[in-house]
Amino acid sequence: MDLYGSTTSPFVRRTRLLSSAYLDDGLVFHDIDIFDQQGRELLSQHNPTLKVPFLLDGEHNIYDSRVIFRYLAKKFDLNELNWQQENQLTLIDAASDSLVEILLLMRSGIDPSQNALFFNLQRERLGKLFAVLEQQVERGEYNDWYYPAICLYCLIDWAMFRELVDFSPYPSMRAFHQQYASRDDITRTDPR
Ligand SMILES: N[C@@H](CCC(=O)N[C@@H](CS)C(=O)NCC(=O)O)C(=O)O
Repeated sequence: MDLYGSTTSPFVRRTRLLSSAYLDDGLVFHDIDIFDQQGRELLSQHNPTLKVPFLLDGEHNIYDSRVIFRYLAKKFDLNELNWQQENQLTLIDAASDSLVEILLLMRSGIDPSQNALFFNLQRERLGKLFAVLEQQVERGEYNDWYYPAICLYCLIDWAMFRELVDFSPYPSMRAFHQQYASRDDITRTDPR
């Protein structure tokens, strides 16, 4: 099984961490540059959304990290996510998507702190999402190192790495991050 993606993407790293924790490192990771010609050709060939990650397994070509998780869970008989966990993942994905868009706009020379509808909506969304995620972490909802916790870790660590979120108002998320920071697979997949 071959996983294609970038080392920096939080969506890619979650699948790599799942692989190290639950699949006996059964995925071969291919680091691609999604902005160079070769990377874009691969993307165009295998994932029409032009995003990473995507997974190749025999005749299967699976894209979107959430669907890749479902595919791997079925193939390796991992626990399915319950509805609460699905909702957690929706929150984590919404925050990750919003921050990825903001980063791309910043790289396009656009100031995300401006008072404009798109940015105001993202700020409101991110404020809400991080407040709810903080409460969930505080309640112990991410105590098991399974897919939702892995995805949350990838979001927090990536947002710190890109300096996109001030985590000072979120002590539970900081403690959660600290708790796992020295795991071997986490240091091995650190994008810094
Ligand atoms: N819903 C997708 C999101 C993937 C995603 O946004 N990947 C980013 C990298 S972090 C990407 O490829 N962005 C390229 C672009 O937006 O053009 C998933 O879960 O796999």
